[in-house]
Amino acid sequence: MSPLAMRNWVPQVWPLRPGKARNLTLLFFLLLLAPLTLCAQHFNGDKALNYAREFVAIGPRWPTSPGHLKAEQFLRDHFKHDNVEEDTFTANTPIGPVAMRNFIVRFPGKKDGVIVLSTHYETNYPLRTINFVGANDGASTTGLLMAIADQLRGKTLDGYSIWLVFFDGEEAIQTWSASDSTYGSRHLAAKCGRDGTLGKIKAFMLADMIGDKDLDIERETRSTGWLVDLVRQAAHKYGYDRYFFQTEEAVEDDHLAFLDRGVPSIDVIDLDYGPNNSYHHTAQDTLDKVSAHSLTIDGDVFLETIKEINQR
Ligand code: 1BN
Ligand code: ZN
Repeated sequence: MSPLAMRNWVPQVWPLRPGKARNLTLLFFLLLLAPLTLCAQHFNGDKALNYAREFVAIGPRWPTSPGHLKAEQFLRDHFKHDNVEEDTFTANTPIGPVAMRNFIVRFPGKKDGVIVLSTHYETNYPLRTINFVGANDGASTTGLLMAIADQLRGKTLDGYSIWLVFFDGEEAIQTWSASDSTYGSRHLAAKCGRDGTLGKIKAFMLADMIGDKDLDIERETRSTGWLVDLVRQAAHKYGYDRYFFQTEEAVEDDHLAFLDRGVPSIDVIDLDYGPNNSYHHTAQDTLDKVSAHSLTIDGDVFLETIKEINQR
């Protein structure tokens, strides 16, 4: 072979021409790597579950309890390098004035506007007598938002700013009613109305009780139609259709104060917890009833919905 021919020589994979062989090799590696890249795209539900485990380990965290102070400190410590607002207020409750505190963690975006993703973090006051830890009811979605924060920090987001909001006082102090429940969200919605930030909120999403191993998220009937459709679309993209909106129900929850003020809002909630709902608001609401898989589904769907809202 002449030196010139040597330079242009390409190993032959008989009977293919060199270009085709190269293309096939490339295709082979792409096929090999494709499942890896698909896996890498999933949200880390294990991480969310581990955060929930740490939060549950604090013990019951009903307003006025030592556990509530520890829960506040836990959130404060965890978000100490982030932009956190502690929104403190005194709630008028059936047992008198109660000190409460919402946490708002802000991640700035390039677009003018805000997407709120929220949960409540405290436990039910009347259930203080049964050592209720709210592994699903409060802790699972607190862990979920903490793990979502891990995906958001360290960069300016391409889309709208994201506020992760941890509400206090969602639960009734005595008996659930419009005035004895959702203290934190009613306080924050009123404050945002006064300071003008309410008009910046493009979408408000609430996550409640969706760490449940047996995940079946209701379509909350008052939630905003287009936002429900985007969540449904996001779930479909991941093949999660069976976990979403097979049943529908009206639920009073932390989204209502924002919805009633004209903010597009959704409550992503699973109110079917355990056989005949037997784990809801009972001592059975423990971490063994929560799964990393459900939290992966939640994280995938919320992050995908955020992408869709940004493209809207
Ligand atoms: C969710 C978790 N809720 C309380 N803890 C809200 C709720 C309202 C649940 C009405 C059931 C009925
Ligand atoms: Zn509850």
